[in-house]
Amino acid sequence: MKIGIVCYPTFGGSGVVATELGMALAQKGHHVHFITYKQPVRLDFISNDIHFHEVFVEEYPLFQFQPYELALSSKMVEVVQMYDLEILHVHYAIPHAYAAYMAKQMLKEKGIDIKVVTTLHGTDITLVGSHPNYKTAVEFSINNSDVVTTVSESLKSDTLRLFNITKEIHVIHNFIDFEKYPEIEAPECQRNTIANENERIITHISNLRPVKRASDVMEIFYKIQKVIPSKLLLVGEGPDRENIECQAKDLGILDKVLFLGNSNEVNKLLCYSDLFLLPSQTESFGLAALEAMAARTPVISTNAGGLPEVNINGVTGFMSNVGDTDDMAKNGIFILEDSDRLQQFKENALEQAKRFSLQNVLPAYKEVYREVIVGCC
Ligand code: GMT
Repeated sequence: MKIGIVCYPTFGGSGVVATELGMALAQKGHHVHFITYKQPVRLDFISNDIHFHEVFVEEYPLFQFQPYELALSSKMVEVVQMYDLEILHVHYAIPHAYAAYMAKQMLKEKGIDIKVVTTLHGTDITLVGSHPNYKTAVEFSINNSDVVTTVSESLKSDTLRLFNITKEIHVIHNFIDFEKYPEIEAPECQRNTIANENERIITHISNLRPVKRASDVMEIFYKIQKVIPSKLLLVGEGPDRENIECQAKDLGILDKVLFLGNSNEVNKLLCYSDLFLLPSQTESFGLAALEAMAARTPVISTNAGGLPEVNINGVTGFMSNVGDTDDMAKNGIFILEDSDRLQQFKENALEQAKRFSLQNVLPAYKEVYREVIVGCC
């Protein structure tokens, strides 16, 4: 198949899923064309089946805002024609599904029937997409896609609740490529470079936006480290970084927190981890939790959105209500205080993550592509 993938090329989950999907498809011999404003950060695989097309927006004094959707839909039309693409798979509705609709109409004028698959990821529905400023256009572009998928049952329900949707929605969960996860005893995973022998290592990975409640991460860690000697690895950059750095200083724990910045090797960083914290306000799926579990790390999360589809309470970690940092810290201590118990939670986390392996999930996307091309179901 010849597939164009449109995504955000940055460290957010939707870009990661889109890039991993594209690389996996190319490995299976499909022709994949990434169309976006920058090379996706997770694109670490070179092959003659992977192409990248940059969407460039010229500066012009009249524009207060650069018309990215226009440039994107023009680029989609150009690439579809040049490489005879069969499908445009757009990740994150705003503005990608809208731009794809425009491209589809322009191509129709030229006698080309390009199929548009839209994957909804989370905040494009729950936080941003349903805002009155965008709702009409988002609803229109979802209903005018050929196929719509969401990354969890929870996001499907949110989409149906928040919009007037006339299309069937397929749920295809996020996935993990286990080949990218080092063995437990990998030589590069030297815990003693980060923590002392008696210390546990706790991790949080996110883009540090308010929805991630990074200050809850700091509070939970503060409460845990009073009982269990530990270090906190913070991976990612975002608007709350400065605040939580000050919070760590005020709490007197700055020397126990390592701010590691953005990384496209989270699989490797997670090999150090004993516990993962994800106290998000909302999370359509929680790819970061799944990545942690794939690296044998139990998860302390909220019970918001799609997290219960990933984290099994009392088995792979624990879930608490949003903001209940006492409960989250108590559960974290329960897991960390007993080495045998910790080991059991680690094994359970890995077992659960295996349900979301690339091998299990990729066929669902291929089936959607096949159906949309042959025009059945
Ligand atoms: O909002 C974000 O955290 C980034 C966003 C994205 O699309 O880049 O993440 C969403 O998509 C991920 C991949 O499908 C999901 O795993 C995240 O749960 C989801 N984030 C939220 O719903 C907050």
